[in-house]
Amino acid sequence: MKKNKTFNDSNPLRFLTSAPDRSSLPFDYGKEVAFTGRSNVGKSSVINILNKKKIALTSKIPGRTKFINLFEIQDGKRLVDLPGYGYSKTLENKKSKFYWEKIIKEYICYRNSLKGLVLLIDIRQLLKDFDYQIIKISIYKKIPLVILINKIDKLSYNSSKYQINKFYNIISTSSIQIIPFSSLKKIGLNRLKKIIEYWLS
Ligand SMILES: Nc1nc2c(ncn2[C@@H]2O[C@H](COP(=O)(O)OP(=O)(O)O)[C@@H](O)[C@H]2O)c(=O)[nH]1
Ligand SMILES: [Mg+2]
Repeated sequence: MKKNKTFNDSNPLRFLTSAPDRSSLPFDYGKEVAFTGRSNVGKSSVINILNKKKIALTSKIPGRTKFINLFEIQDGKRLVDLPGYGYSKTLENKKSKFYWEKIIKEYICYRNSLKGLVLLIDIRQLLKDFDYQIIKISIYKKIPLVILINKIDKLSYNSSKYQINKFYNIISTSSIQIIPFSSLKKIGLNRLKKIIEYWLS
């Protein structure tokens, strides 16, 4: 059997650094694949299962990973855990909502090494305003995008099929791949790995 080249046990991810904003990121060389989505949608969990060992910080409390976290696979090949967005009940949170949205937009628009974007959506939720913004920016900037419809294990087979079809109807651009996904049940994982390997190659 052919061994998976990018992700395998002898080649674990290495935590590189946490950056509060774009200006604090490491030198912009090589290739990066970034994970984005609302707080608690499962970004860090996906990075963890790509690595087999827990490396990205996962949390039950929404809005915890307020940094751009970078992990290195090989020299010049990185995975990026972007800060989550959403959750803006109080005025203070509303202010920080715009702050984090700006950080994410700037990263997506100006990071040269960004070669592909993984947008996570919770299967039980509809697309929110900032999800649409990310889709639009990635199309405009010609950054390859894959959408993970995550946590499909949370719904019955029929309900998840219904929800997934809804997403397919809304996102009718053929250039965007949609993958029904579950970190818990490892559904969609091989498809995602192949796409990321292609982007980083
Ligand atoms: N049932 C289920 N729970 C998940 C899945 N992915 C993540 N979670 C849970 O969702 C919560 C938030 O996950 P996390 O990866 O920290 O989300 P992040 O804020 O986007 O990084 C954690 O309690 C995870 O265990 C999944 O595919 N299925
Ligand atoms: Mg996280």
